Amino acid sequence: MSVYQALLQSAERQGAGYLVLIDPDNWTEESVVKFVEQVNASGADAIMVGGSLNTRGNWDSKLIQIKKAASLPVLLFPGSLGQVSEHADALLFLSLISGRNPQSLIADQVHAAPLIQHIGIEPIATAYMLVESGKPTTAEFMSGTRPLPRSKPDIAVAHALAAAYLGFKLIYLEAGSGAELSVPIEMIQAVAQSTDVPVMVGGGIREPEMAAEYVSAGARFIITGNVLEANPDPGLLKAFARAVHRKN
Ligand code: 1GP
Repeated sequence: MSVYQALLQSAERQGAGYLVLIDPDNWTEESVVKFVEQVNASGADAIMVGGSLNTRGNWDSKLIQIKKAASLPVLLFPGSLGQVSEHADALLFLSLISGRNPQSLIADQVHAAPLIQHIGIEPIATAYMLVESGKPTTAEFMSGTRPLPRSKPDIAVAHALAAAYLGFKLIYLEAGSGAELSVPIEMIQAVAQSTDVPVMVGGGIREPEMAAEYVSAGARFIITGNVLEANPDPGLLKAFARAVHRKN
């Protein structure tokens, strides 16, 4: 079974799936292994690995440590071409469809595709949609794109429909890492009702209660990053997993 299908099944069984994002830049090799062990034991569905920058230069060695320690699937969430690697189970093959920058819509993907084929990692076509979230985010700045206006769910729906008709397998509504304001509930509802393509939501989710509300609104996967990097508390990890897994 593909990683994609396994994730969908797990989300279906439990109400939704919980994905924990690790930005290797924010961890040492020792601390990241300890954190992965906590994530393994938390009830989370998968680990995502990615970041906007790579300031330490030891990306692959940290990824190898993460993969070795993980008992859950490891999904790459590449912030750049250099983050494509064989040391993971699957890769979110992202196209930044909220933007109008050809580099992040198709050019980076053309560069990455032969490498993905060569290393044999599973690509999961993901329509990546940045949503306005208060202050400008790193993802916004680095991609040179404008996010979707947060008060315009109809514009988000139009993008989601285009993503569905183009055959994307996931839609990722992204407020941006550390976002001041996370994705508006109304937008999640509108997008989830408009299409069967599973919706992932991330960026600025700091409380398990908010994760639970997003699942009620129709999110199929919830992603948290910063909140646990700032406070890697096993109790908080478990609380997020419980909040997302409403059927358990
Ligand atoms: C960022 O959606 C993820 O790409 C997670 O965001 O770090 O704000 O949880 P946070």
